[in-house]
Amino acid sequence: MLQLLIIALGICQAASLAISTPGSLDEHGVCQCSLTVPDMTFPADRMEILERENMKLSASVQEQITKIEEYKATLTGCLQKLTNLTKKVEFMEMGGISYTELDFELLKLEIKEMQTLVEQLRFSINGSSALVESLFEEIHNISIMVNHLESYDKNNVLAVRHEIAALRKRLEDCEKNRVTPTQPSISYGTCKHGGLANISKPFVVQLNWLGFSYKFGGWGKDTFPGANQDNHWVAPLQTDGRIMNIVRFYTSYDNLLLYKSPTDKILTKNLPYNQIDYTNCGQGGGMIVYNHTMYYNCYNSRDICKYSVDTNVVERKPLPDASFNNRFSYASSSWQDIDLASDENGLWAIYSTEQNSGNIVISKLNSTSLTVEKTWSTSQYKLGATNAFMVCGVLYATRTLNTRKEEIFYMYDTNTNKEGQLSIILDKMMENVQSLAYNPNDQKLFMFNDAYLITYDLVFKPLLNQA
Ligand SMILES: *[C@@H]1O[C@H](CO)[C@@H](O)[C@H](O)[C@H]1NC(C)=O
Ligand SMILES: *[C@@H]1O[C@H](CO)[C@@H](O)[C@H](O)[C@H]1NC(C)=O
Ligand SMILES: *[C@@H]1O[C@H](CO)[C@@H](O)[C@H](O)[C@H]1NC(C)=O
Ligand SMILES: *[C@@H]1O[C@H](CO)[C@@H](O)[C@H](O)[C@H]1NC(C)=O
Ligand SMILES: *[C@@H]1O[C@H](CO)[C@@H](O)[C@H](O)[C@H]1NC(C)=O
Ligand SMILES: CC(=O)N[C@H]1CO[C@H](CO)[C@@H](O)[C@@H]1O
Ligand SMILES: [Ca+2]
Repeated sequence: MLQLLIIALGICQAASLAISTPGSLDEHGVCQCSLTVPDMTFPADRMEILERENMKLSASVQEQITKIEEYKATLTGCLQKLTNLTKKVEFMEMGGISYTELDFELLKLEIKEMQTLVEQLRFSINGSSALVESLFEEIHNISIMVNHLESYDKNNVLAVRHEIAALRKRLEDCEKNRVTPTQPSISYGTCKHGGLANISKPFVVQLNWLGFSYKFGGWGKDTFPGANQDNHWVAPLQTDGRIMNIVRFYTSYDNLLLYKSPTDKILTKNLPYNQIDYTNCGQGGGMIVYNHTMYYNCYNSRDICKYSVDTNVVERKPLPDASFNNRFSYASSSWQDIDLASDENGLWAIYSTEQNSGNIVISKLNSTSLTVEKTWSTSQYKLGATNAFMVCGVLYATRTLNTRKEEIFYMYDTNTNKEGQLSIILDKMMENVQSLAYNPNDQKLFMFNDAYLITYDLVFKPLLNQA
């Protein structure tokens, strides 16, 4: 008689695997063995991400409708199906149907919708391949997630994967057979534009590797112009929203999506008598990686820390007059008195001082010596903003409009010393923005949004007075 001890492991985290222990004979000569399996319920967190993907896809479907009039009827039906699908998943998430009953028919349906859409695009779009490419990319990203779901339901997901593979193959053929169309001219890393014009819909990359409870933190890529863009880092803070003691690095985007082959950097030191040294830890979600180096506000101080990812050496220097220890953080995240930023022009600190009455102060930093090169005082109260980032020497600050929308509402141009108001609305996936940083290498914003990792594409105005 084989006895199985099934142990539920609570909420299923991403990388759990079944663990079996070697069997043994009991006194009656019966073989005993125990098996620990992960929670058999449906992986709700992954499904949630997929659902958000759905929403994003239905948004892009909407765009197509206006562009391709002749396919309007079909596309509307397609969109309705996707919306219905989303509703179904929502219903299930609310507990309407237990996850174990969830059939992967849903996924199949979803992939089919995309297949139909992309096929139509294939025939109708002759000029702009960017759209097809972006859809292709999104399907690829979804397929990676489905890959991950494979461990939960092999047969069904395998079928979905076949469909995706077929779809991708057709897309590739389609791309090959087409004459190369004009590519949109994007010059990453330059400032040949007239400032921020708009922002894309959010793209949910994944849940941070520590899970839902780790709502605070930061993530991104190396923001040094020309840095290797395969590397990604994720730094959830401890659940108190204050201490950063561990940073995880992935060497590729796919590894990030699959939580695969990470390298962890630990900033705490263990001392005798179970004491822990937090000196080199970070404080708040204002960290940034620039030139193989992580820059952050050092724990319990006004210092800026400079952690070499290659050598693990930490250097530090006080940021003169900077308020710290939660004196002037941001509206929706505590302990982020000092927010580091980088753009096409280099490294910046966004913080506040008593002298400037808690209003935002911007300093350009020397990334080698950590000394302040120049400082600008703004008239925007720091706690009146939810976060800020720099693009081409211009500070942009955000504030909350409601649980679903955030607004880029304030700017300060260090090139002209002028400040101004603007209104660019960002959709949010979750309520609170814990960090927001710009990467000049792909002109994306990276957001830590209540434990989720989100990106946005920035849209710039054309340069004025340019032929
Ligand atoms: C979507 O749902 C509505 C109402 O539940 C239904 O009438 C409609 O037929 C569905 N559409 C598709 C394409 O399944
Ligand atoms: C695509 O371009 C080819 C030639 O460039 C043209 O014959 C064809 O009609 C175009 N298709 C559509 C759907 O516009
Ligand atoms: C800005 O982008 C959003 C989302 O992509 C879009 O809905 C909106 O129409 C855009 N606004 C302008 C002024 O282009
Ligand atoms: C980037 O890193 C290299 C190697 O550590 C260093 O020599 C260089 O000065 C750094 N550049 C900046 C702008 O920090
Ligand atoms: C930054 O500091 C280093 C070391 O003090 C110095 O050599 C370098 O010239 C400085 N860079 C700038 C742009 O001032
Ligand atoms: C929207 C989108 O396509 N997101 C990502 C999909 O995956 C690639 C890398 O494989 C990323 O570069 C995209 O940003
Ligand atoms: Ca920021």
